[in-house]
Amino acid sequence: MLQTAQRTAKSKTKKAASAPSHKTGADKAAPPHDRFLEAFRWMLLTRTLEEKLVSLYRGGLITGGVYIGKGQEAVSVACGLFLQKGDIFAPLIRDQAGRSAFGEPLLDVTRTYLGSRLGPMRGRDGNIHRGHPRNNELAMVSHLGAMISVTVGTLMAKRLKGDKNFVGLACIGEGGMQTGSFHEGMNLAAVEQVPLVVVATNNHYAYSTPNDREFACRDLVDRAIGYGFEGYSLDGTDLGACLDVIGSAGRPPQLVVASVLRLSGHGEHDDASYVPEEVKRQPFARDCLKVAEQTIVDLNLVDAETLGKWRKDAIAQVEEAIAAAQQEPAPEGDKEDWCALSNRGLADQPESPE
Ligand SMILES: Cc1ncc(C[n+]2csc(CCOP(=O)(O)OP(=O)(O)O)c2C)c(N)n1
Ligand SMILES: [Mg+2]
Repeated sequence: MLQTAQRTAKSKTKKAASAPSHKTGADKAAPPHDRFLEAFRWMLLTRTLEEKLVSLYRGGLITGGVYIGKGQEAVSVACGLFLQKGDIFAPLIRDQAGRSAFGEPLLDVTRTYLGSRLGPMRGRDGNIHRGHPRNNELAMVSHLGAMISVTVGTLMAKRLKGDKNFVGLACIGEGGMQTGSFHEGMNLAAVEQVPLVVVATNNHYAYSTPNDREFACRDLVDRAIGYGFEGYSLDGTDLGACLDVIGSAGRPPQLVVASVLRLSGHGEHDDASYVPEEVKRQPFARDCLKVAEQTIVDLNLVDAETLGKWRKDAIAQVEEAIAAAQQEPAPEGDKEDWCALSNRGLADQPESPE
């Protein structure tokens, strides 16, 4: 519950960290109820956006895959809200809530999915690899586990340049935690003592593979001590707990493991019929958005009219961003400058060609 959310420190080697010293932003200073409501609105916007993207996909209006974060919005939004200007964010495919809360404009999302030439990927890429290097949102590498090393390298580079008071946050799924890249990245982060928070969302499946075919340890958070990280575990369906745990993480390196159920297929091409009904009845299968709304109602944080207004506002924002992107041009192969996006000038390029 909102008022009673507690961090659950699992690390046996280190005490729970106090609030990180770099936190100075207004949202951190806001009373917990205001933070909760702000987070709820980002979650609502994300759910509205992703439901709309799914319907466009089903209607054949989106090319490529659609991967949504239904059921994971509470964890993700806490990541985006925790980070401040100057911090580094490495989101993955289910982190739209975090991306939005971190500052990604809605139009960038709809432009990407609808293939607009004015979007961050200029209509050339699939739908999930966009980033905003100039705003410290790293572009995602698909290879599971790879983003940990990318984030560690980015943090080391900032340190070498003399930057101070920053933190990096990298998201990972429990499947990604089983890769060699993940282990290498975690080891390097601890050896280098970079200010990294790794937020692992255990949604109980990696595509169709369930937890018992992914790992054999009792609890993934127990690995923290082996890496040299502090470890925290978390009920990812409880927004108050997510804000509390993730909002308290800082340095030394921290591993937060959140438990949820993926409330969609791996992508919208997958009906997830392999998830047994019994799993769907587990406490971790609760819908974090519904749980958060119930908390708002129970604590009478806002009235029903306000909730209705927020819902309408989310729909209007999404409709506007979709309508705008739909009118924009697609890339034209013969006129495009097909330079590799990985060149060193990337960060200096304009976000869109016009
Ligand atoms: C090294 C590697 N192996 C396989 C894949 C294909 N793949 C993409 S997502 C995915 C499942 C990821 O599961 P998890 O890390 O639990 O994240 P979730 O999709 O559940 O959020 C797989 C197997 C990949 N991208 N990279
Ligand atoms: Mg998973």
